[in-house]
Amino acid sequence: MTIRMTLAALLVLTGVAAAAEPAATVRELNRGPVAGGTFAYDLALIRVPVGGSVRFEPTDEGHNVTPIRSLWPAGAPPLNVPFNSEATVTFDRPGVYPVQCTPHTGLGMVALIVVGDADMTEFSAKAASIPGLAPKARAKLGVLAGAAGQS
Ligand SMILES: [Cu+2]
Repeated sequence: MTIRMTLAALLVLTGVAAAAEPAATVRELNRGPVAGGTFAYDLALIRVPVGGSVRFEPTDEGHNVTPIRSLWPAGAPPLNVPFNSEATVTFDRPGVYPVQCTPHTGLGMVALIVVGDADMTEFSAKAASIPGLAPKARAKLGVLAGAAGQS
């Protein structure tokens, strides 16, 4: 009994600590983590609990973070990390949040933030069929969504 109570207390304390610090950091890079890769976010697939935060770090200059509006969760507040700026963004609603670097979307500089339990199948179908998405961005989102659906 004593042990159970101690574990419960530890879990509560861990939860408080996790909420206070970003769950993940996303670096904005001119050269991606893959050999020969170009402009990329690293991490590109981020999972956070509801209420979790993501820190965006302008490691290299010339990048920003904006929503891919055609795939953004309905009613969710927009996100805007200006060029060369550091920001920590908190996600209060479950869902799949695809972001892009405005000048480099066509090069596939996109990332996927999955908040809480999200329906990856629905997102994947939408991402595959939505018009007007650059081919490299669509392909990258497909890979990220597939990875998220398996983890
Ligand atoms: Cu960029």
